[in-house]
Amino acid sequence: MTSSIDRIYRGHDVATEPFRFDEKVATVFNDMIRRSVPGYPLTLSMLAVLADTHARPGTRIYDLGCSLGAGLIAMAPAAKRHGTQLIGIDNSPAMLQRCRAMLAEAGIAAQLACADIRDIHMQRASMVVMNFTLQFIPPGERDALLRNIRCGLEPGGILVLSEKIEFPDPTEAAFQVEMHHAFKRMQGYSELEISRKRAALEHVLVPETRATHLDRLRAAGFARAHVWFQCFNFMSLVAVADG
Ligand code: GEK
Repeated sequence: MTSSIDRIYRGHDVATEPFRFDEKVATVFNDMIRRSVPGYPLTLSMLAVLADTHARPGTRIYDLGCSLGAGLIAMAPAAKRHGTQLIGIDNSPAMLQRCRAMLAEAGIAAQLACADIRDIHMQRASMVVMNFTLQFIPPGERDALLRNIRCGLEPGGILVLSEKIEFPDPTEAAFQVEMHHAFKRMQGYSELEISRKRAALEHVLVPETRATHLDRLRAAGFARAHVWFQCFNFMSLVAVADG
């Protein structure tokens, strides 16, 4: 399946409506996320490593907000090797339809469901992945979701949580955001595209600080959490359920 170049915020007639994961976004998503999230390809490569070290026979790996299935594809060899079932969840029909086609093309067996990740019941998970998905859940609903994930994890199981983050220190915040925008400019996005996308994501993608994430994980019952990746204002951590 082909992926088009993201020109959504380029035209002169772009409406400034809130960002949605619709057909238009699904069509360009592969290009959009790679040119917008510094280090995204690395997070995928490391999902393969984390899956290979944590997948257990007869258990499940959930990818919450699986989009086009890039994470599922990255983890598929490890899942196959360890006899672990892959499950992908996304509430965007446009994303999931393309995800289905991508997995079929790659010959990967995964169970997919078009559902809200706040409504699903997880069980027997050795690994749960939220690669840049929690940031789209309203902050007041994040605690409950994290507790639900914790309950679905087997002892020793992990949550991989990747997020855009904020910084408590305004000087650091300004630096990290400026570097992110410089990254986007270098990827070919214009100043106008960057500011329009930023406006569209306001109140839709709500970043929090690293400390807020770590506190929430602790409160949800995770024994420990380790940040394994940070690039400017994007971070990924592994939270471990009690072994
Ligand atoms: C990747 N993990 O390529 N329920 C289910 N899905 C949701 C919900 C929800 N409540 N809210 C948002 N989504 C992927 C990238 S993108 C990140 C994840 C980004 C879905 C939404 O439809 C979209 O596909 C995904 O979460 C977020 O590694 O665009 O920055």
